[in-house]
Amino acid sequence: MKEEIAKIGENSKNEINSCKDLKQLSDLKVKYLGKKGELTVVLRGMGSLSPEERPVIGSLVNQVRDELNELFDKKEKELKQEELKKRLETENIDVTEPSKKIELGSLHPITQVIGEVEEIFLGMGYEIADGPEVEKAIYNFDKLNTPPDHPARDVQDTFYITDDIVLRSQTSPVQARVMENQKPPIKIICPGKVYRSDSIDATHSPVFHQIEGLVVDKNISMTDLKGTLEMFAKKCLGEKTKIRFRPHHFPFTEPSAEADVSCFVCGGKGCKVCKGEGWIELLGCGMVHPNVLRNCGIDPEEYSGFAFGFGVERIAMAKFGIEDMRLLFENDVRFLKQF
Ligand code: 2U9
Repeated sequence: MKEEIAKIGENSKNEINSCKDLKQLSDLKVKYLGKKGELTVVLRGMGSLSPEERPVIGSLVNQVRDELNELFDKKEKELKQEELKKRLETENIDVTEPSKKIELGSLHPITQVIGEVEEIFLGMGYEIADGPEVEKAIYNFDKLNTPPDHPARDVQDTFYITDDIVLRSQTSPVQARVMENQKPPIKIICPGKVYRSDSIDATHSPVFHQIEGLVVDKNISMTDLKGTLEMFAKKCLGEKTKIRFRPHHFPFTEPSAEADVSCFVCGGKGCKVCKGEGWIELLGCGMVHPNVLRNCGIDPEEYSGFAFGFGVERIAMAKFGIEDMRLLFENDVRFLKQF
């Protein structure tokens, strides 16, 4: 058996020495030291030896195995070194070549405006709420005091999924859901996509973005609405911005108003952006209609609230001087790069 072990040792050493690559080396390791390897088989056959022979043969096998392991490691290092050398010689990498330029994207103007408005209202203690774009008609209309015969509910104006499921035409249903689930005080803004059955032109799109806000608490009055929106206008469009309110009508607010801001391009003198008016229409607003509060489980005798809403595209167009809304949806990077 001693001779057999010595022969295995000698053969394997020769084979390792003449080994040419890592794959061959790893096969050799399996051949001699693997589970069914030649040396392992000898070790397994030791059961048939006499008790005197066993420790002698055992230590011989261990000695050869240690030698082989050492030799395998040494050869592996050598072969790896050789392969690296070969690669460096054959692969010519010009490290002075400029690397591929990674194009940096930018935030879409709509995303920028939504982000700015969110920051302003978060700073005033508001929370941001969202909800489904495919909405029950009852939340989109009925609870918001918009009865079945209202023109906004016409198939000409709203996309219907079924008779009572629509693509939301405003983000107000999110607020109705919050009112149902949360006790006042409520201070939220709801940014998101809304859908209306409009033809596409320079100022209309069947999909656009809105931000609506809602405050409900005890003793909320029109002065809270005016102060909040004035503060918002100044923070969003510049501290010199003035705001004015004109009476209006919305089914979900009473009284209702529209608010204009002094033109942030010409300061009120009249220019192309404000079409010579000196004022730009900013948003719609009003005190939440008692019916809406009641429909959403809030007692209008105990609580009152104000709400407002505006289209993000209109603000982005005025802010960035964009004349055609379609540019915002075409996603041409040459256009988007400018903002
Ligand atoms: C609840 C109650 C009342 C949200 C409001 C407006 C006025 C408004 C339009 C501006 C242009 C939408 O983007 S637009 O087409 N919105 O004028 N929105 S008050 O009133 C609410 C909201 C939720 C529960």
